[in-house]
Amino acid sequence: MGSRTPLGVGFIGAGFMATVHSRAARSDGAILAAVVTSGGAGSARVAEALGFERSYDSAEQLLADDDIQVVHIVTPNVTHFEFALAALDAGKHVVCEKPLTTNTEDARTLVAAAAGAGVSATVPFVYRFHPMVREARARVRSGETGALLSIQASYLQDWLLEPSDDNWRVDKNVGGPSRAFADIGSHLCDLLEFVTGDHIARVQAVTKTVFADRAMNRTVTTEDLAAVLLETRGGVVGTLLVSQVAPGRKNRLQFEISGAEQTVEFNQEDPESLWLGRRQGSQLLRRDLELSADAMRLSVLPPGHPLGYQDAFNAFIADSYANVRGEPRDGLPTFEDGLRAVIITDAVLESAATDSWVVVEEESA
Ligand code: SOE
Repeated sequence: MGSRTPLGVGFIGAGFMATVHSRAARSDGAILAAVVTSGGAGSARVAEALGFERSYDSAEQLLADDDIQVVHIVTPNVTHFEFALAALDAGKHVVCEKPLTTNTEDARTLVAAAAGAGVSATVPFVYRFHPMVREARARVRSGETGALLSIQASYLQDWLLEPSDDNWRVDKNVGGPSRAFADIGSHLCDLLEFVTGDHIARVQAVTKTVFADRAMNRTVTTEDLAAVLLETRGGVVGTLLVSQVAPGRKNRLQFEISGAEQTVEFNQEDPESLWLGRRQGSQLLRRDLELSADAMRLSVLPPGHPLGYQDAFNAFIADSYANVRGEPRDGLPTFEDGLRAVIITDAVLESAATDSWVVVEEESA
């Protein structure tokens, strides 16, 4: 494929994430070729609203479109598997929302199918694309923080705080067996493993469903919050709190990684800085001109011109498309990372169900 031939992209699904994906695709110069959603006339409406050239009545039609090289899957969780597999079978490159699947067996099948098809297959763990996350990673990996000792991390939202708040994710038949953890805890674990290079080895979890039913009278079959005690392979101990019922917290992903020399703290609602805690001389490091090469690569605006969520998303899509073009970039989250998140989520659910420590298995290559 020519180095900057615009890629043709097709979307399966609509909603908030389709809007975010479409902005990112456009910002990388892709041609928004076609979209299909679940409801008949809905496809045409979404095509018009998001600026797609055409819409289809079925995913099969979209996958048969030769102008489409990359398929974005932004549908409810339980459908990711069938759409991703069909897209891979059609020889398309795939960007699939997380959780990649709602069980590990399906995720393994997708990882194998992507490898077999020899295409790019990525999952939007987009918080990896904040320059200051790359800076945290560079510092932790360089040994500047010292031997790692502990992790304190949380991901808190409040959009499901009231029983009148509802969403397809509350129903396990649509969202899968885990909600809060699969939806946002997965981001948190991905980020911690990405920054430290260490893997979560075992977890002890408690999950809680605050409301037994919500606005649309569904039986709520997924957790509103999860508290997790963890230990990594490297012997680091940590705690995670994941909640979608934390008043005032909108999208607060925060981690604090402490080594023997330094603590590194990041908060995605204030993504232009890192707090570097020291016994003496703690420092708030703002995004500036002297950062690691990896952080500088993603600093697409000069310091003082704040970068945020959509910028991180755009960077993820830009790197996914570069991968499609055969130009791999460091730190791109792939289906393997999607599988890893599903494995951790399963371990959290099993731990909560059995009230015991559960080992998080490593996937053999
Ligand atoms: C809703 O919880 C949501 O949109 C997640 O699905 C995204 O992954 C996260 O980035 C923001 O919150």
